[in-house]
Amino acid sequence: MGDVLIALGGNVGDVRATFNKAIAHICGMAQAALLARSSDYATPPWGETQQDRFINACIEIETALDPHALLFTLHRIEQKFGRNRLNETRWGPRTLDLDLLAYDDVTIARPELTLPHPRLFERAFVLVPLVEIAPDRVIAGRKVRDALARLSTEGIERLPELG
Ligand code: A4P
Ligand code: MG
Repeated sequence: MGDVLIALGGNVGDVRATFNKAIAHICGMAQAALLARSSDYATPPWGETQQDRFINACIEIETALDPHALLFTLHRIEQKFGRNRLNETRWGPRTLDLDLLAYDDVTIARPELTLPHPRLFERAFVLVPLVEIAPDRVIAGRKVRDALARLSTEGIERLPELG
């Protein structure tokens, strides 16, 4: 079984509802158990700043799928929730983005799958939710909480639980 950290993001539609449904699909389709789920956070758009704010969250799962099979499954779930890569720009608006942050201590350096995620440590919108569920996890030799301490968290807001 692999212990996996996944980042969720989106800024189109009812993103928080999409997250909850997507997490249920991940557990069903990836033969996975949900070990932890962060709060949802509202985050200023990164990369392409002229767009609506994002919602971001992170989960930890245990899965029987290998990393490539898991990524394939995550792409299918993105599509199910309206994501169409042909219509979108890099770092632009999307209904649901599922990024694999880390899979055990596996390292892979291929264009279709790089592990750990290469841009993880640049992104407070990933590290803020990740610190909530895995502060002491060491990824690529760095502890998650130490990596976050180097970034600005300005504008990131933890959202209250949905009633
Ligand atoms: N790929 C390689 N490694 C991985 C991995 N570890 N996990 C490949 C997931 N995918 C991986 O991904 C592009 C390709 O990367 C895929 O074909 C996959 O096989 P994508 O999801 O289609 O492209 P992308 O998401 O536009 O690119 P990227 O660089 O992942 O950007 P982001 O950051 O995910 O872009 N601002 C805030 N505040 N919050 C956000 O969530 N998201 C984006 C979207 C921009 N700004 C944001 C946010
Ligand atoms: Mg992505």
